[in-house]
Amino acid sequence: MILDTVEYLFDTNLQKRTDVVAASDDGDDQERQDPRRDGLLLAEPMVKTKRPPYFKVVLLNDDYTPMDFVVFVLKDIFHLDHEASISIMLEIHNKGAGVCGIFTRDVAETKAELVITLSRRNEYPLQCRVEKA
Ligand code: TYC
Repeated sequence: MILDTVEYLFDTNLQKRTDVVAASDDGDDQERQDPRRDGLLLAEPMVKTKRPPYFKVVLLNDDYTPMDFVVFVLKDIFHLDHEASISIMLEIHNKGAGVCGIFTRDVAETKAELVITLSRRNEYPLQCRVEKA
């Protein structure tokens, strides 16, 4: 069998070597691109990766923070669009609390700190919690 190119790619995520065989130009590409059919072995992954734990940032309702300010926070800190910001602000207003986003621990804590800093600077009592997702 004549091959144009044989590339060896190292997939760092799975820690396995994947042999990719480029197709020769005489057709039957699919069969030729499957390394198992060429007698090349795929090693089992040596390292299993785990998803990091995720954390919700939850905003709490209060009677004093203006709705516009909460919408501003949702857009500015959580990068939500106008519709999503209005809808989450109203959910918090009506139900007492609402999730603004789910992040890794550091990102969730940084966003929660930003919410509190921005709120206190503007003299609003807005409260924010970080909870395990
Ligand atoms: N309840 C506030 C008001 O009526 C609005 C508000 C919404 C405050 C969400 C905080 O997280 C909050 N002005």
